[in-house]
Amino acid sequence: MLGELAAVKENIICVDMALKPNKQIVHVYINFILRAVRIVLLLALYCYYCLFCKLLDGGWSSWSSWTPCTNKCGYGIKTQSRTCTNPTPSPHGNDCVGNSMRVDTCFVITDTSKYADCSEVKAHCESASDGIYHVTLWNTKRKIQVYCDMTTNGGGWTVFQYRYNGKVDFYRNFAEYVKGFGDLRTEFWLGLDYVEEISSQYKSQLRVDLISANGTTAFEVFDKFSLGASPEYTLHVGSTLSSHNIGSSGSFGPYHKDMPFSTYDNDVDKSSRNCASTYHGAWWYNKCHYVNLNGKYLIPGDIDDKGINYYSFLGRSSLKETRISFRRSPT
Ligand SMILES: [Ca+2]
Repeated sequence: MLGELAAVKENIICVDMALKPNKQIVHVYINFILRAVRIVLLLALYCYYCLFCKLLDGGWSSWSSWTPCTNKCGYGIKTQSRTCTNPTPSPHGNDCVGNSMRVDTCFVITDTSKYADCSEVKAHCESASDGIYHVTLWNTKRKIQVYCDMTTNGGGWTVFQYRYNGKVDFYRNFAEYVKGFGDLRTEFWLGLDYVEEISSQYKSQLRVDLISANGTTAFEVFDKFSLGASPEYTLHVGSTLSSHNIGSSGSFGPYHKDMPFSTYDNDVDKSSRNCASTYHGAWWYNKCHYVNLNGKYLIPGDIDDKGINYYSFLGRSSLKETRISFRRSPT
């Protein structure tokens, strides 16, 4: 009995031994096939990727239209842009070559004649530069040209007197001082009639800029500036808002304010003399002057009451350059 059992067990072991190699072979085959399939799939995926994805380089879209010019009154900048979306590059494709933005200069000629003065031009054209502008006076609708200082202390100044070389004769009669004379490109007097109208629209500041023989500069700014009506064109000016190199003796404002405008043929000063004739000028003379900015253009530095004087700057020393301007007061 024991012998029979031993024989059966030996047979079972033999059968088991005979089956095991077959199972291993099957497993090896299956693994091989699975790996092969995986490799083929990866290869296929890689090839697909190479053929259809990697080669998808980026392309530029069309340029957008130009942006509006950055400056509304003169030279400015405009830009165009484009995007790398035509097509968008694949993750490993090449980006677009070149710039996504291009810049060009532009020039806009704005019709400033709809504005009434340099302050209004400046308000609408922030980057406007110094120069001559067409404006339309607010009340009479007269169209005139004015020289605008767009840079000094924020700009917006309508310049009504400028002298720097004596080429223009300022010893003129009343009618000429009313309508103006000279050349806006060089030396000029804008005209009492225009200054009166412009300064009567809004509260204004008055600014006087001065340069001496040796180049020393000075300025004085006053508030509450305006001119009275024709034919007096009385000077209205308030207190000094700011100044540079201006002393306290012989001040322009206190002495000359509330005076009418005198010329040699229109003596309305407070002196028994003819101040305009005596001091070779035209001004809001009192019992004559501390300031004589329309006086005779002498050699700068000459000491003479007939010269271009601004007493609280350099006494009786005649100046090299003067500029008088005004603008709307900040509200
Ligand atoms: Ca007099």
